[in-house]
Order: sequence, then structure tokens, then C-alpha cells
Amino acid sequence: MRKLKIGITCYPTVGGSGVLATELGKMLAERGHEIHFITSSVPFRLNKVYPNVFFHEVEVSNYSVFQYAPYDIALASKMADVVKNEKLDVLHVHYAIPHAVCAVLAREMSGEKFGIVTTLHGTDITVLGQDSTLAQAIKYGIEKSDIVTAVSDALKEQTYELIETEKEIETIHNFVDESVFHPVDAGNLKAQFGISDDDRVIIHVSNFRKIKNLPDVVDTFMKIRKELPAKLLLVGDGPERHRVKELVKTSPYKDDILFLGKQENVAELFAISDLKLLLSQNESFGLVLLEAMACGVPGIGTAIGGIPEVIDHGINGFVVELGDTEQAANYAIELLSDEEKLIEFRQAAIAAVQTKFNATPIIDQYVQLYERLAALR
Ligand code: GMT
Repeated sequence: MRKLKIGITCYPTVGGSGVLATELGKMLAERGHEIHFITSSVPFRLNKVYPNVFFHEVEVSNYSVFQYAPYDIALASKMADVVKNEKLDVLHVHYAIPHAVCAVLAREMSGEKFGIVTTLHGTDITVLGQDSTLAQAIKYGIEKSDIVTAVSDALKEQTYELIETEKEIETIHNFVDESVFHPVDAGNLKAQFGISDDDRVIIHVSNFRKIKNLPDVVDTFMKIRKELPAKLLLVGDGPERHRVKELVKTSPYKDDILFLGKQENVAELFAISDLKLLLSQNESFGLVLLEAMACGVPGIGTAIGGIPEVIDHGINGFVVELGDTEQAANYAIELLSDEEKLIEFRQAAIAAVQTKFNATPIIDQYVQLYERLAALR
């Protein structure tokens, strides 16, 4: 095996794309490759020391003469420095804008012949659906990349619909770190939250953005709660939190809805959960569904974007039309009232992670792409 030198740029803060990029970097490092993160801060899942993982901070000058701090230029400049100094084979960037465009600029600046792999995660394509001012930049970033991947077939198709391009886009599904996300013993955590043994536990984890459609999550829960004893764990924080709190305030079941805020050890919360709800308006993949499934928690998600590629309807979860909280609640009640069926779904969820979304072959796919580009240097 040839040892590769790979640069990774992603949004390092909480979010599926940053998680995926960081986990990929860690697992590549474990295979002996040299990894250089070029980001604005240390990626939040980079919680372990590796001798072959390096972090290059992008610092942005904030001179008063600039109306806007030039982050993209600073990133391209840092990429050019790192590529030159470290002799990188490949830069793997997550998101076309700004990261792919910055990588292309870095190639121009440095004069180095490194390969550029761009992974599309969804939001730049979703944004494009609403804001055509960025269309040219996204198309440029995609077309100038050597290899483009998308995290689901749905995102690939959506990209072709929105951008007229002949560029080949390859689907590589996301994966989870099964050493972190697996069924764990949560001790008496359920009791610590005041949840009784008879209560079914439903969980939603997100960044509480509008597209995560939290009102439908709450509405579905209310319908479930009318039929059986249950608690809803709302994990995460973001712009919708206040609105959802207001929504819940007057509900007869307000005491059954627990706002847990941001949490580090989500696997422990999945360990006390029976069902995951992800009723988003837009979702290119839904990494958090996969994390839940890896812990043995089946999900109900909307038939949107990549969610139907993650949930195998009727086998390890259910998909419903956007806004159909009635159907979501019916599926949930059916599943949560039937212990045998729930156990089957739990096992099927774990099995899907181990087969369809297994990290090893998915990382192999990325390595093959890098090797192809490195051979051209
Ligand atoms: O969904 C978000 O709010 C965060 C966003 C991100 O940039 O991390 O997630 C996107 O990438 C994830 C990893 O590939 C996917 O699992 C999410 O579905 C995708 N979000 C959207 O498409 C809205």
C-alpha cells in the first residue's frame, strides 16, 4: 500500500459533513496515511491524538478596511501553503462552495499538481435551489474538481437537475464509526431522566434548523403519546429551539418532552431510545439516522432526499410523506406496541449499518479515488 498524503477541508463545527470528514480522516490515519486538516478550527470529532494527523488553522485577518473578512481567500492561501510544504497528493474538500472553489484557486496559486476530490453533502445544492447567485460558483467548483462524489443517489440526481453539467458524480454513502455508535449499556440513565420502565423513548437529534421540521416531530410525538406512555428527547440546539419550546408550553404532554441541548455522548442516549424521528424538509442523507441505527434504534423519516436510501421501509424503519404526521404516528404506535417487531427492526437496523453502510468498503472506495489521482502526479 502506498502511503498517501491527504488534505481535508470541511466545516469543523457540529454537523454531519464535518463528522463524516473527520471520521474519514481518522480512519485513513489508522490505515497509515498522512492526514492534514485545513480548517478554521480543530474539527470537533478529532478527539484523539494521532502521530500522522496534522491540523493547519485558517486564520482570517479582520482589517477594518475589509467590509467582510476574506475567509475564502485565506483558506485558498493556506491550502496552497500546505500543499506545497507537505507535498500533498490530494485535497479532499467537503462542499463545493466555498471549499472546492478554494481548492481550485490553491492549485492555481501553488502551481502544484495535486488532485481535488469534492464531496457534496447537500446544503450547497439546497441553497442553490433558493439562491441562484451562487450557481456559477457551484458549477465551477464541481467541474474543476478531478472527482466529485455525493453522499446519496438522491443528491446526485438533485445536483444534475439544478446544475447543467456533464461531470460524472459518484455516489459514496456515508458511514459511522461503529466503535462509538453501537449498543451500549446506559446503566440507570433512563431513571436519572425520570423516565419509567413502561415509557417508550423517542429521540430527535439535530441542529434545530428550520429544515429539520421540529413542529412535525412534536406533533407526531403528541399523537403517539395519546396512545401510549412515552417520552420525547430533543437533543441539540439551534435557531428553532425557542419556537419549539413555545409550541410545547401549552401541550398537555409538555412534561413528557425533554430538551437536552447539545450532548457529547449521543450513543448513551440512543441506548435508552426505542425510535428516532427525522421528519426533515430537506436531507441529502441523514447521518444521524445511521448513528441511531448503529445503536439499534430504528427510524421514521420523510421520503425526502437520501432518507429512503438509509431507511429500508418496513424492515428497519418507515418513511412517510413530508407533513404526514398522522402516518408517522401510526407507524410509530404499531412498532412501539409490538415488542417482537421492535426487536426485529432493531436488529435489522444494526445489520444495515454493518452491511450497506460498513465503514471499511466505503473507505476503500475513497482510497481508490485518491490512488487514481496520486498516480497522475
Ligand atoms: O443537515 C445539516 O444541517 C448539516 C449538514 C452538514 O453540512 O453537515 O448536513 C448535510 O450533510 C450530512 C452528511 O453528509 C447529511 O447527513 C445531511 O443530510 C446533510 N443535510 C442536508 O442535506 C440538509
